[in-house]
Amino acid sequence: MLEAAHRFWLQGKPESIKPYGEGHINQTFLMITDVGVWYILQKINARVFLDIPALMQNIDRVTRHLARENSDPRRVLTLVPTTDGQDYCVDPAGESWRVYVFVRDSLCLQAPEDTTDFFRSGQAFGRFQRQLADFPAGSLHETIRNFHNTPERFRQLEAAARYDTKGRLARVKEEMDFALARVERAGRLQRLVKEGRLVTRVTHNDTKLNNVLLDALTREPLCVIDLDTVMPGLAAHDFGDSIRFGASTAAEDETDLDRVSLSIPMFKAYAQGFLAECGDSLTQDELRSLSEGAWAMTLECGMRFLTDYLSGDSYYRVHREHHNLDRCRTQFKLVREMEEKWDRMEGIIEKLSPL
Ligand code: ADP
Ligand code: GN1
Ligand code: MG
Repeated sequence: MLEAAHRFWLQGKPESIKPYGEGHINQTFLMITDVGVWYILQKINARVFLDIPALMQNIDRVTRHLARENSDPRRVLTLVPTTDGQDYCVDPAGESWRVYVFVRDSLCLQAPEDTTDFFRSGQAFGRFQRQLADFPAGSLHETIRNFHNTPERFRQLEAAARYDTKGRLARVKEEMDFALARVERAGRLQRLVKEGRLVTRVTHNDTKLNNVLLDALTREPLCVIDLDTVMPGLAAHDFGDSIRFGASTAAEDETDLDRVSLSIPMFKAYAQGFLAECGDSLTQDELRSLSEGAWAMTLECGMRFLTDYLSGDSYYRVHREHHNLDRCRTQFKLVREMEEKWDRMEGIIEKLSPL
């Protein structure tokens, strides 16, 4: 790790490197140099990202585009080059590493403390989408194929259940039935794309609250991070993934499902922030698809956790034996909540829609 760190153009020499953050995919470290400058050092997950040069090219292009609109370095994620001018390096073991400027005096929340925090997260992701509206979406690489293709995620779940490599299928019958009962509806957004009613744009595709940094003092939105999955996608997916994580009343891996529900005030706050920033640029069909996006992203995420559970926890980092199953269960509980609170969700979007 230290060897990789030395390959970057740093102010000072790396003095301490410690694991940092709560992401499920990459290995992230806080690196502090002997002159007191902070960096994020990351080992990119090569099992998840099969074409790292393409992924880094996307990030380089997108961050440069955003930097043209924001001169403040705390407002755009900034890659630190290697001493030979590359944006990442490969160590002797074949692992890929990159370094970002650390956004100082920022907050990365695992749950919103109040509706204002979540409103601001909505502003950050809405602004991100607006600022990339003139970026040619088709020129970005697809870093994970079929990432938010929900019907394809069903096929992956069914395959994992068929192989049942860990002998876990017997204990997830209820969860399998829950997912399979929703196959038809889960294809709705993809059908609208096929019919030409929904457009693809440059989207983030992983809009969890902990992928946005707020100013530690003012709590204003600063910077959207974790750009590995920026690629063409649907506005509904970006809206929806934020809701499934931040509008839940409990953590993603809560084991007491009585504590998990959908907070309507949080839903409303996020929608307000998001639509205030990018609502004008969305079509009527896109606005109407936002609640569906929340439902679909939550179901899809639950199915992805279940698939990983059945396949032996090889995708998401886990910290206990049935961690992925616990995560799946919170998502399915939220799906049920959304089905029950559907009219209220739709009513909020309708009221806030600029059209
Ligand atoms: P993962 O793909 O594993 O989620 P992230 O890129 O989201 O990785 O990084 C993990 C965590 O590291 C974030 O949730 C955040 O706490 C922190 N982080 C990442 N980049 C920065 C940055 N530039 N400045 C400050 N903190 C950061
Ligand atoms: C992963 O990387 P992280 O922790 O921000 C995952 C998302 C899931 C999320 C569930 C590349 O996000 O798609 O929704 O976990 N990222 C990838 O918490 O698969
Ligand atoms: Mg992350």
